[in-house]
Amino acid sequence: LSTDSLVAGALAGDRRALGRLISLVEDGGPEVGPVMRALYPHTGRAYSLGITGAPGAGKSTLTERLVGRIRADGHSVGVLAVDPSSPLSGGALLGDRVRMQSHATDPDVFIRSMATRGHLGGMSLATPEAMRVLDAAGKDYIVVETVGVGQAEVKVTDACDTTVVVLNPGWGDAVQAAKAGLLEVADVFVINKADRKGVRAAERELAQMLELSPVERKPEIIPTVATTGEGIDALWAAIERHRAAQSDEDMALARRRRIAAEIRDIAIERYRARLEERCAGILDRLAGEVEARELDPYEAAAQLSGATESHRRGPR
Ligand SMILES: Nc1nc2c(ncn2[C@@H]2O[C@H](COP(=O)(O)OP(=O)(O)OP(=O)(O)O)[C@@H](O)[C@H]2O)c(=O)[nH]1
Ligand SMILES: [Mg+2]
Repeated sequence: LSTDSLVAGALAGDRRALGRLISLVEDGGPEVGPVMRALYPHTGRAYSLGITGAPGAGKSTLTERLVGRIRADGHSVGVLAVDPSSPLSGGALLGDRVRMQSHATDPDVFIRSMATRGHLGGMSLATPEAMRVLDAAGKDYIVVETVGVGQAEVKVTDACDTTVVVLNPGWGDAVQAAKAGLLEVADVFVINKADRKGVRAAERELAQMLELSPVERKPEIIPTVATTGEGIDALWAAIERHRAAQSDEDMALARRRRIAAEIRDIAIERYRARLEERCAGILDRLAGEVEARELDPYEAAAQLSGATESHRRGPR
């Protein structure tokens, strides 16, 4: 199937075409550029929600509940369960699919797991691209679930309009979240598994961590029990409040900041690809010269950049 007909299919809401386009984005091949060009004019309508937190915090269960909430309002939704750390991992991803099966037959819900396959830019590039596919396909909401453990993951979450950080009762989670850089990106905090002891302790710890962090905003803290749905309406209300609290200019500014980061990532990725593809031989020679003390690494790097530039044959 040609990319043109895939794009046409996705724009018409065809699920198979949607799935194929997201696979294409995961692979990060040369078709991604033309596909994004074709889709881009149709994007910019969807509202995106990031759900992040430690492994097993209840992100998928919460996501499934939020999807139910969004559907109850009659909106369509696309879900991306992103696993940034494990390329082609099976178990956890399959688990996500199974858990969200209550929406499996709903034509207005599209659920997809994502892993880095070939995309050199990694998940932090592949995810916004996949979000754009769903946006162009007319999804009102896009929910991105990702494990919040490292820089790349935090970046993925930060690419959403509202970011929900999921903690669990007891002590320790907030410290971990702070270490992972999640406090800075949180717009709303959830203390999920509130059927367990230690909700107050988690709240206190979180308040302490927030006080120590440079964060100015005071995100709301919502206790939930994702397994029963308790607190989901309160969480949804907090998400809507965060959405409403942003002026159009704030939102545009935030989106522009993220687009700038994305453009920079694309440019870096292309530069890296050019380096790999076209300068492998030169790199080898330069390494030999540096090893023989004929050049120093900085001089060699300057020569390599020069070679990359002169090998340029226009955009890929
Ligand atoms: N007691 C209790 N268990 C919960 C709650 N929410 C989720 N769980 C359970 O916690 C386990 C993990 O839930 P998931 O929703 O898969 O968590 P996750 O954060 O998506 O996990 P990963 O994607 O693997 O990082 C499951 O066994 C859920 O049934 C809750 O509110 N209370
Ligand atoms: Mg999950």
